[in-house]
Amino acid sequence: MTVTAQEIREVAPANVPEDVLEFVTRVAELAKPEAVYFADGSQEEWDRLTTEMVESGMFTRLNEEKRPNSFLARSLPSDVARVESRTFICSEKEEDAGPTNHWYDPTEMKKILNEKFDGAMKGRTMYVVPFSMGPLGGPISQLGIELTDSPYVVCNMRIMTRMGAKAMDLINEGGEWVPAVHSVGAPLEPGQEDTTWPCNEEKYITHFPETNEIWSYGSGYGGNALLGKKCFALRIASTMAKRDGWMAEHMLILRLTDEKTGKQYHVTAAFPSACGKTNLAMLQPTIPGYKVETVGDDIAWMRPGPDGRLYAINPEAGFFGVAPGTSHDTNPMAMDTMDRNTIFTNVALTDDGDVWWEGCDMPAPEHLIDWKGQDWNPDSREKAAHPNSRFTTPAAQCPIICDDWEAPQGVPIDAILFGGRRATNVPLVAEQYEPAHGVYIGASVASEVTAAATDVKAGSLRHDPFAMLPFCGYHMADYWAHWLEMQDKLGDKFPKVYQVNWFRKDDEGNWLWPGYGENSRVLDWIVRRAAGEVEAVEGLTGLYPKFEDFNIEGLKDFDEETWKKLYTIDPEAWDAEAAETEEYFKQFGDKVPARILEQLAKLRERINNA
Ligand code: GTP
Ligand code: SPV
Ligand code: MN
Repeated sequence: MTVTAQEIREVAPANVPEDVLEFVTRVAELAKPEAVYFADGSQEEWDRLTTEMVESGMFTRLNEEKRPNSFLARSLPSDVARVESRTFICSEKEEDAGPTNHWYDPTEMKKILNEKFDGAMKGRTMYVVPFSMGPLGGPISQLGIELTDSPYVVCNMRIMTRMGAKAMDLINEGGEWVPAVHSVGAPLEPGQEDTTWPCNEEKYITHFPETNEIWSYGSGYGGNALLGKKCFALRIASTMAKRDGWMAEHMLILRLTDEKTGKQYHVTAAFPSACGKTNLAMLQPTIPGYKVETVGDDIAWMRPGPDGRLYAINPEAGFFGVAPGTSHDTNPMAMDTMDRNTIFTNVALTDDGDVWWEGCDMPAPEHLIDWKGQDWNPDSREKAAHPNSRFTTPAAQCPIICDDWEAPQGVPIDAILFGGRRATNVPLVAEQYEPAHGVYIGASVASEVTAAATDVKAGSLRHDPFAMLPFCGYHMADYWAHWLEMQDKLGDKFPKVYQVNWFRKDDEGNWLWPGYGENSRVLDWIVRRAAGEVEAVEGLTGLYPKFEDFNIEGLKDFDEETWKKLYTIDPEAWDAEAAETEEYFKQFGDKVPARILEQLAKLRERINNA
């Protein structure tokens, strides 16, 4: 039983334009769903879909009193994170994807996809999900339509994007839109019973940057399946941004207010996956006199404004955040945000119908159902929640969401931070020497691998330039050149770049820096630098704070001794690091901008003089 073109027209709301109908019909003829449903984004629709998923076993409804309108989903153990080895950039020329992406010939990939999608949605409903990345109708915002056979995806997209009838209205009014097709790749034969997490062992997460298309097959996990997020807002958008003179970045956006003067600063920060963006975005300053408000926690789209400054919007409407490690101590604002209307994926379930994960406030209860659906007790060897378990929650619920988080023009950016997990070498904070050095800092980001992708070895150090390694839709060295171009265009209005590292450890493996709310001390130094209040010392990797300028008031067990450990810069280790970076750059051949190589030479010079 496959839906017909006639039936699609009959169920389509009046605001669906002809080109969308053609797209829907074409994909339906290929994937052969049983029915087509146009999502309107309403509460009634959410209630119906979540109830259906509870009935099918895909969702567990959480305790209504403790966590209203919230649900738990458990994925298959093979579908818990992004799969970088199955993520493809299908540009006409291999050179345009660059050595850090998996390239595939677009015609060949279309052939594969035509086979994979043939009948892929049999026995399922194909949902038509119109959405806007960025505020509806905003000048920086963009529209898309995701076709998916997963109701889990529909409900997540309703939280993560402005999804529904209003987005379709804008498309109907002639707005351009990005077509995105998603299937879990698990067709149902007549009478065949569904599983609670349908997916396919074989996955294809594919992007066609020249035609702005996205096709994703085989996975139900966030970054692989919520196509507005990494696929559109970073991989496709980064190629659009290069073409049209703007920037799509893996960055949080926050507003810092100096309460004494009332002056506002806006900061963006790029850290690799699971390295602290959500936490910094919702920071509760431990030093008095500052207020932080959240604009975004994962993606920033930035454009030069009429005054020549760089303005950023958060294209998303929700947070898809890492659960483990999130507590009232570390990130109280995230905890308050997710107290209702939230979808949890792969966390543990308590006996009273609430959620639990490692590093939350509560000690491990006597009994849990773990993320695999098994009984768990504190003696169990395995983790109760998957290390990459996540919450999907509306940004509007964040108690410190910035008044201007939906400002269509964005907020003007004062400083850009780059960081990663570095147990050694990298000091707490360093300022760029000059703009090209800022780009070098971004290009040389390396970080210990986390659980956010399934197929890279956790713990090992890997390069992740600009925290964009898995998300840049084109040649990484061309992306660096684009950054230099944007800097040239904006001149001294382009924000200064800072390298930060919250993750340095001592010889015993203890954190040297307490992190979280204490990171406000680093922000304090950065804005006092911007205000010209403090000087800096010339260091090997950048400009460092003077110890006496750095606010450590009230910081427990922290003295100049610890500071010195955070700023131990071993020239030999840096010599090795420079050599390693040079080796890494080689794969990009002569595309590496000369100015970046010049920065490497300057670093070498500083090492030799140290
Ligand atoms: P993605 O959503 O994957 O892009 O990740 P993210 O960059 O938003 O990471 P997130 O803020 O969720 O942090 C991931 C993990 O790092 C959590 O377990 C946090 O508790 C931990 N973390 C965040 N900030 C700090 C910090 O300042 N210090 C330490 N030690 N850990 C931190
Ligand atoms: C990341 O991995 O950087 C995430 C989660 O933010 S995902 O949306 O899956 O990419
Ligand atoms: Mn991310």
